[in-house]
Amino acid sequence: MPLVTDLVAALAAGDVRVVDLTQPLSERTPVLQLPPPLANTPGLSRREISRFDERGPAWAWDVLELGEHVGTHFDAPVHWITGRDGDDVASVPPTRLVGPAVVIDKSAEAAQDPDYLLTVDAVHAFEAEHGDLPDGGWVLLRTGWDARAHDQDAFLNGGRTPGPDADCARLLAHERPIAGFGVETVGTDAGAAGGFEPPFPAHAFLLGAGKYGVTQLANLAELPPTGALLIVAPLKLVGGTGSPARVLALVPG
Ligand code: 23J
Ligand code: MN
Repeated sequence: MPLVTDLVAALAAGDVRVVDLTQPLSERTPVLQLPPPLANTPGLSRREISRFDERGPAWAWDVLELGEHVGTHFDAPVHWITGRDGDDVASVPPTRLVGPAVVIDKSAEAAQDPDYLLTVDAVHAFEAEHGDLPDGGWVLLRTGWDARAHDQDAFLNGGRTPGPDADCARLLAHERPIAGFGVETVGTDAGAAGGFEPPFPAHAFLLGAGKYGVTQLANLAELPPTGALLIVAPLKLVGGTGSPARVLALVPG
């Protein structure tokens, strides 16, 4: 049978599962807090257009306000000064948004140390055990941070959150053929990364290399270290620097 027909059958039989890696998006979704004098993004707010009333007797609908970088979301290259000549969200080729995912599980380390930094050595150790990082694929850093996402204070943790160190970000951006890097935390960078050299190295190196970020992921514990297929679906926002996204994974069994 054709491959996609086989996949449809496997999904129906439960031999392939769909795992939703997206956090719920609401007025309570935690948002990044940068220190003054830097400007911050608003979270989600909604205004009613109608609610089965004189403004619209049979229909309900709302207007949204939210930052591009709120909740589970996609970072496009143009978000960062290093990638300013790169793709905006609408220009990202859709084939780049579907690819293999590997999950580097540092949840035990991050539980012990909220400032845990993913290192080049840790990536090398993952590769020694699980093989090369996939061409056109995604590296997902599991930290257990998704369990905190219902609570802004627990999630931001006073700016103490895990992420890659600068050498690791450089490696992923420039020495591996991946399409992007995903995390459970509020941004692809560690909470302390504003003080790294360069500042915010995951943003600076990955977006500067034309690669992508996804943040605030959920349910990475349901993915195997290798063998999942990731689907990242941001809005096709013309000129967008990022977008809230639905992120799904197809996993065996
Ligand atoms: C702007 C400045 C710093 C950071 C970020 C945005 C993000 O995390 C983001 O959502 O892109 S760390
Ligand atoms: Mn972002």
